[in-house]
Amino acid sequence: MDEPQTRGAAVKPADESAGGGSVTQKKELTIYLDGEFLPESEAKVSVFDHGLLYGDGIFEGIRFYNGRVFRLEEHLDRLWDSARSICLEIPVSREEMTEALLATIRQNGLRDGYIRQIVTRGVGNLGLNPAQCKRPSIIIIAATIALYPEEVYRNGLTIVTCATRRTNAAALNPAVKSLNYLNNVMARIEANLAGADEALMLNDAGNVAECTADNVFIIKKGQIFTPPISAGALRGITRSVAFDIAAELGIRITETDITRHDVFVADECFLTGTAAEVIPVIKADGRVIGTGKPGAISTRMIARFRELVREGGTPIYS
Ligand code: PXG
Repeated sequence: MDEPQTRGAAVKPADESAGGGSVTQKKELTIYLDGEFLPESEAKVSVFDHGLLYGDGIFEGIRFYNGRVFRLEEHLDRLWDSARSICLEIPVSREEMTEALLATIRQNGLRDGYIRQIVTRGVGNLGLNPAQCKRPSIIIIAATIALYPEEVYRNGLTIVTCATRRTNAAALNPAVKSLNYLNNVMARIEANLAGADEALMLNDAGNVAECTADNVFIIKKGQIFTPPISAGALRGITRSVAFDIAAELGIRITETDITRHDVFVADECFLTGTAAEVIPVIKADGRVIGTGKPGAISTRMIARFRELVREGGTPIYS
């Protein structure tokens, strides 16, 4: 494979992370699919699933650390909210979903990793009407995650503003974590073409919405600012952890409209997301942010986040 031009966190099968430079045999993951545990080579959905045909479905990306699932209840709340918003009835109870999630991690013998939880509209016909779809499908994948290299947390990311605007809430509300991610994928392609690590997405009004899979925060004169959900940001779980940490550290945090100019003249900038965690940004559209090094507040946020993820969470193995 070609050397990737840009960096990023990526989900990968459990044993590819084995160190020592030796070539390891790829072990198949065990996947949860509609109540069954199957080897990944046998975990298949129909070509008539509307999740594939129309991106009609929802998902969550969840992390677990040290044998505990981080902020599971918040992820399940958001999954059920996404489902309600698109009139999709999740065919299991919340308790059954929780047990399926935990059991999938156990089946793969993991203590640290990433869960991709998907609910598709299910099998229908070639028309887009979801009324034809009899039963939603549930897929749960538990894997390890290749993190951004540690040096990125020390040195920061570069971002570029992309021409692709975040979808207007009246067209497709960005608060719904749907399987239709082409808007974000298009933005991500722009970042790749520009040789940047991430793309800054604006809304129709030209204000900052978010990055392709992360929420955006800036710091000016000791205070933190982030766009409100109404600006087109996903209600990120890591975003809410950043609010908790700021409160704990006594740092004022305000939801307000942010322009590109505000990002350029910020003292610091960081992103939050399940995959990226809390990660500093040091350059936007070629402008150096602050000193060009991750600032003091970002660094404290990252350190506290790393403590928090190991402290709490839903136990997997007890
Ligand atoms: N904005 C968008 C558009 C997202 O998709 C976030 C912000 C951050 O939210 P959380 O709740 O994660 O703090 C997301 C999260 C992926 C991937 O594979 C995407 C997300 C999460 C995990 C993996 O690109 N989206």
